Amino acid sequence: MAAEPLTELEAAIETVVKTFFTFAGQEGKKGSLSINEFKELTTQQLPHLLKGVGSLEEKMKSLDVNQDSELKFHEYWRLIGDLAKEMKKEKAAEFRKK
Ligand SMILES: [Ca+2]
Repeated sequence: MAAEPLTELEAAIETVVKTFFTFAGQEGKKGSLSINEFKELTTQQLPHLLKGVGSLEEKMKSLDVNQDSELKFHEYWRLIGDLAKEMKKEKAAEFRKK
């Protein structure tokens, strides 16, 4: 990485990537999330944004495009994208005021 400090947005992106690898590396394949790793990641890191989501198994299935019971980075990225869209909806009015 660059020697200069990352901007807030760059650091946020780095966190998204790092978080994936931290949890994906816990068991099985190092580059994908098993259901256990997915549960750990979501309960530890996304408890507020995933509050109303219901079953994590169902959520994982909906993200697991190729149905291999593992989430690759691009499948995890869809979750981040969906959460960002939800957040945008909630915050849109608030941000427009500023
Ligand atoms: Ca793994």
